[in-house]
Amino acid sequence: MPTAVTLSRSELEAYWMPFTANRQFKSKPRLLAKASGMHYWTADGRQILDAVAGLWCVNAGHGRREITEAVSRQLETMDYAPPFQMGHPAAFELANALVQIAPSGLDHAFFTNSGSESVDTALKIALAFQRVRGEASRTRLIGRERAYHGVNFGGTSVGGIAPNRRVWSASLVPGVDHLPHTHDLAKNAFSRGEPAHGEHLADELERLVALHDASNIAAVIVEPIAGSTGVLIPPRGYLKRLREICDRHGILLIFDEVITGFGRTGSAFAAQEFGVTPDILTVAKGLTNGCVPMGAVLVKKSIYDAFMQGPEGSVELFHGYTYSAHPTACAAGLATLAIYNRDGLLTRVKSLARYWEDAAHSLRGLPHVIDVRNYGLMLGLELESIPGKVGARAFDTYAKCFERGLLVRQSGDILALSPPLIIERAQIDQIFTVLAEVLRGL
Ligand code: PXG
Repeated sequence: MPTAVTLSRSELEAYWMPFTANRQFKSKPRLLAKASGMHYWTADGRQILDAVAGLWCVNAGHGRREITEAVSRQLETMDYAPPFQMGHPAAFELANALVQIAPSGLDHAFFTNSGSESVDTALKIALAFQRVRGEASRTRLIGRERAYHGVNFGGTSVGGIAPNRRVWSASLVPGVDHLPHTHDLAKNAFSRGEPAHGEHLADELERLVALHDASNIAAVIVEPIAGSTGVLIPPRGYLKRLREICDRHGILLIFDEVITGFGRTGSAFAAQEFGVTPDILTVAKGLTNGCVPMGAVLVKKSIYDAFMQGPEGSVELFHGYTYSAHPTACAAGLATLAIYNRDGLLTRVKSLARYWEDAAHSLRGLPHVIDVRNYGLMLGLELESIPGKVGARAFDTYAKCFERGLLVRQSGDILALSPPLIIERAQIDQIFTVLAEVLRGL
């Protein structure tokens, strides 16, 4: 149990907290001090069941000793190695381990430090690829409404969450269009797994092709399951149709699997789960079990090979980060993938998904619940908004869950759940018991 830690109002001041209501938080802070397995402990010693894997990242549960030891060993052996014109064994080992579990054909990995960097890297690779293969006019990028692709300029531009874009609207990357989102409560509320309606929404890509001409379009990026906006499951057939349209027009398909990667859906990646292989796939979060910041971009051989031309000594891609393939992150990544493989965590969700689904849908009929949707170990629980106060009801639910020892995630009036993949059935029961009590008491 951690010793109680309290911070005064003035000690809370200097830290400008990300995506946080700073003044509200600082008047009533929620401080975490310790984590192990399925739980956090607050600074005042309360145990909290983690129903969001930190922030969709601690897939193997908190405090895994093998990762701690691997990181510590790496720090003692070699703290840092420059990644440009230099390498270290763990970087190559991790790339190999990653492509082993990746959808077949995605066999090269470029390392970054976050999901945002993975997305911007993927977009830059897509544009550069079109150029090296002689299609330099393909410069347009297509994202989707309600998408979250991180917060860098590229990701913000293809992203579709209005508050994340509003302030920077005039400064975003030019030449970007958005497909419509697939959320349709009127037709699909309370769907179990993939909703039945909405495959045709992929055809909106044909409309953009007709408008701009395929010769001007480089890539389409989507989250197979949109996470951050509140867990939007792809309508049946939608992703396959998107793939077909991209193929027809020579457009690259990018899957942003920062949330759906590493076993969340019941397969290693959502691409495998839904049987649709993108040309480029972005990951982060679960790659190191959230221990050390790291992301990666996986690309098809044909994309990598297209760059491997020109004089032998020339740099093929003018892109990379000081901390690309950081030795500590690589050590964490290797230890994490070893746990996933050894403990069967990349497919464990298959044996839990039905139980999770039934437990989740038991919330149907409770006050204010207008949708329950699920896939793998993901849940979107949508509440009816209080008129003029969008988000207030879900925030209230989130805060009350936290008081009762349950950590969930709130986005607008949607609660998102995505527990570590090591969760036991009794803990699933606990999650939905607490949620039901809180909803009844709102
Ligand atoms: N792509 C996707 C699909 C994500 O979910 C990112 C990119 C960016 O990753 P980084 O590591 O740069 O944060 C994410 C991140 C939420 C929430 O409320 C989700 C994320 C970030 C912040 C909040 O669900 N996902």
